[in-house]
Amino acid sequence: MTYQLYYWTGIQGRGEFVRLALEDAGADYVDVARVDGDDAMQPFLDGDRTGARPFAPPFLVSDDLVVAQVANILHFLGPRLDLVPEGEAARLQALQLQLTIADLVTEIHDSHHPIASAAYYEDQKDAAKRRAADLRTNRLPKFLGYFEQVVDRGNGHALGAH
Ligand SMILES: N[C@@H](CCC(=O)N[C@@H](CS)C(=O)NCC(=O)O)C(=O)O
Repeated sequence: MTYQLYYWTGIQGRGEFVRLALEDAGADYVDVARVDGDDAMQPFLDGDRTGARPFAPPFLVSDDLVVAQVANILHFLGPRLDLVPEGEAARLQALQLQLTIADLVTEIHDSHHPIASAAYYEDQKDAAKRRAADLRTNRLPKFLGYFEQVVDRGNGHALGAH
């Protein structure tokens, strides 16, 4: 089984979360855009391919399945690559943690693009400065404190309670 990962070639971004899982498990996969170019993603994004239409990269193709959203992709890959413990509770907790990481990633992204995602950072620097100050002071400590407590409660492992 060869998985096909689709993600932008020009940025590390969210595709890296999927690459890390695939690499850690030694899975057989192709990083399609790195081979065929970013245009290879367009038929999927335009809805011209069978399977669920992704809103944005990254997405993963596995036989007839098209799976998008980082947390959803990892929820799909985790059991298949033996990266999560058995059982509903552990798998739901892994998904819950990944969704919380996704929230953090969005907040970090938005601190550089507080007005508009499509606008350059240089064009929204003043708002970015205020947003980044709040991120540093309030949001990062709250997220990181949460993750530290989760790992502590699991005796050093995020899913250690299972
Ligand atoms: N929640 C989605 C976010 C996907 C996303 O924002 N992808 C970015 C690249 S990291 C993108 O290409 N966005 C295009 C857009 O939102 O129009 C996920 O976790 O996969």
